[in-house]
Amino acid sequence: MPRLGEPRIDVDSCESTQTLLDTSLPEGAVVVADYQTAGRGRLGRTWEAPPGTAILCSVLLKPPPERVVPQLSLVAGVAVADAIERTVGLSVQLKWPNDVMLRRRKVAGCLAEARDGAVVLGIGINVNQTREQLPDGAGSLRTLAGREWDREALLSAVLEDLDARYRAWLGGGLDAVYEGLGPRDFLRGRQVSVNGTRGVVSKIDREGRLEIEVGHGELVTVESGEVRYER
Ligand code: BT5
Repeated sequence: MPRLGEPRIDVDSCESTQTLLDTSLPEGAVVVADYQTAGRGRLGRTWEAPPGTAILCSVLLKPPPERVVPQLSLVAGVAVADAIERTVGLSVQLKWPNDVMLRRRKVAGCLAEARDGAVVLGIGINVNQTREQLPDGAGSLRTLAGREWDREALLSAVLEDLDARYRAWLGGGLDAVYEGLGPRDFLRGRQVSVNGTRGVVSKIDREGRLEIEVGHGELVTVESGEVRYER
């Protein structure tokens, strides 16, 4: 497999980088946009960033068909956390299933979508937005770490870390990247409600599911869903 990040397609503007990768391209192909007019989140939500402020990219992956696609959002989260920590020097948490958190604010989101037997892995990182340019609850590296950052250098770090973490995951599953995930678990110990299940998060398990203690030591495992948590 070639290094992730090659070939690279750069565009000034597009609807969403998620739709620009033809699955006939080689694994590792990446598209990078300066601006998206219809950036996508999960569950029909949008992802918004003014031109020239954020990292907006999608990577084409071709894991074996039996692999669990949503785990790739977590693998990407680990890589983004590694890269931000290396660059900025602040510790980063991961909020299941796909949010990257810095100082309790969402600074990045990952989106793994299966398409034609491949996976398009989208990553959006808020880098140089000002507070006024961010939605409620969000932060950027600029608002949280006090200065502007070089987007190109951070993107290189993300692709390098993603390359290493993805190869590890291909070889050994989520277990092989778990040391980058478990200790960064933002929800652990928090009171949450997910799909009607309420309780205290015990952990992200080694399959990438959220394990919740619902009382008297009874554990419920959630595969996907929207988490509400108490601050
Ligand atoms: C995600 O969705 O967190 C996945 C976001 C993936 C975005 C990338 S950008 C490159 C690639 N191309 C795309 O079209 N998408 C991917 P979700 O968990 O649904 O979070 C969406 C929610 O985050 C929104 O409803 C807002 O509340 C919030 N949000 C929107 N824009 C944001 C931003 N720039 N930063 C932080 N939160 C944002």
